[in-house]
Amino acid sequence: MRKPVTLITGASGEIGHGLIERLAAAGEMPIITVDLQPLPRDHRDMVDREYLGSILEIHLLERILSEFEVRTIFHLAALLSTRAEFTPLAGHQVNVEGTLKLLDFAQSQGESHGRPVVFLYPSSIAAYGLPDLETKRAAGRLREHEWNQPTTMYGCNKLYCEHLGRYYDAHYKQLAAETLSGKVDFRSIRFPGLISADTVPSGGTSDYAPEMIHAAAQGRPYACFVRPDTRIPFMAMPDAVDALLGLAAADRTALTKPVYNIAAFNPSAGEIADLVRHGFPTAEISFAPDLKRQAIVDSWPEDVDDSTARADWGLAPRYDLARAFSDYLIPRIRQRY
Ligand code: AKB
Repeated sequence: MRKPVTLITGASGEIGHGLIERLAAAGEMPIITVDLQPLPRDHRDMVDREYLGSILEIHLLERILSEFEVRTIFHLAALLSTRAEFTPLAGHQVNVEGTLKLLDFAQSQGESHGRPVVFLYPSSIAAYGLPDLETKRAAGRLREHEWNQPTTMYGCNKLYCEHLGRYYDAHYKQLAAETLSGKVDFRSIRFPGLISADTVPSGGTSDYAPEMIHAAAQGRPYACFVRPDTRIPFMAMPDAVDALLGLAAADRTALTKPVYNIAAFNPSAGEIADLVRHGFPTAEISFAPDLKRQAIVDSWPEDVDDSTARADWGLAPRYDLARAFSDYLIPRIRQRY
């Protein structure tokens, strides 16, 4: 008999960090992980098996298939928007080919153990693409189907993989004699920029917010790469992990769409700087916009409408902007450094 488990790819990354802790504390199902980077020691102790390798290695996935009965997949592995823009083919390989391999793996798992594999896919506000600032300001809070014209390789990858997930879930091999769809229960969240007190992201374009806070806490000056009036949605990491777990636990019959916006607060970069200066009065923050990265952030919405996530599966972030800083980020980051 194969052991039932939850699989996390990209487990050493930012979301993986918080997710492993929460899943291990809940203790409902053993965890197995895949990542190129080893897990920190305390996280390694929380998982049943750690595979070091790439999701593109078919033999690795075959080994997992032969040893474990995977019930739920959190597919977190990705190359973020700035990094994928420097190496678009590598971005496509990891973000699209990797996801396709994982979806196919989930299909094989579902076929072999007979129940749908719940597949959690973190998409992103990068799946949106607004043509200019005037349109962005006029558009305000976007619904999931609006402005799906991403300008980045990462955004294109995310949007396409949302469709691949929907295909595996509802239409897989639709011309086959027997029905093969329904083995992958695909559920996706379009994440805003995430801010964690425990980790600093790398390779993203929303990174200016976490970088600003962590630099201030370490007494390092920070030159923000976007204008002070730049506005996109953000969320505190514990709420992002809660959202993933909430969507994973939701009753499938309550879900009216495969992909959900989620939001918590949407400060401008200048407002973030003010809050950081309030928490760390000696912070040295300046603004030195990088016009190309700025253009990417300007193509992302200033806010998203998450009413369907709230109605369908009870999304309810704990942290608004003020609480995120006063109750989570500032005290915890201060303690960390
Ligand atoms: C990035 O900046 O690439 C990510 C994202 C918004 O998905 N943080």
